[in-house]
Amino acid sequence: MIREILVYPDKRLRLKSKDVTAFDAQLHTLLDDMYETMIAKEGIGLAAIQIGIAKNILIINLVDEEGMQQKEDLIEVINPKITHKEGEEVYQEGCLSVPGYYDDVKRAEKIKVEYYNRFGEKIVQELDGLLAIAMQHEMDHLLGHLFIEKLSYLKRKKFEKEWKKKIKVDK
Ligand code: QAP
Ligand code: CO
Repeated sequence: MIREILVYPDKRLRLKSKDVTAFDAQLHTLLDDMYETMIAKEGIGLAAIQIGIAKNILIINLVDEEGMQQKEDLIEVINPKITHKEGEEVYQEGCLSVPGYYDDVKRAEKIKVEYYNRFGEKIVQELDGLLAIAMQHEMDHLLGHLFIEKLSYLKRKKFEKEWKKKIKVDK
């Protein structure tokens, strides 16, 4: 089922998500709905809070070398923790909850993460490249943060100005 995506400045996007405690059929349905919603909205990553569910769940599905978004590359991430970060990298990010706005964000270049898959199996990985960026972006959602909060003061002002204009046009 395709769910509705919360859009900035919806206050629910600022909630701190809680750990998943049951790796059951309800969790699997939620993960399936998140995937369907992300694909329908042409995203490469989605956190559960973006569909109003304050649980520590995110999915990432990057495109491959041929530009194809293959379901076998989908990663489902539950209760993630970053145990190590190194380096710095700037990437122009976007977000399904901030549609139409993209800006440069600085994040760690490499990370070590620990999380659980949908079956409750523990996964430990070292990530770099776009996957590391996507993981950090999605994990920020679990803490109630959006990428626009990481912009410089001037860029944030530019965003707020563009967003006000956009809300008027959309109405
Ligand atoms: C997070 O972002 C991300 O503005 C996922 O109109 C960001 O899927 C991962 C999207 C940067 C890695 C690098 C944004 C779709 C999708 C829009 C997304 C839009 C339609 C964003
Ligand atoms: Co996002």
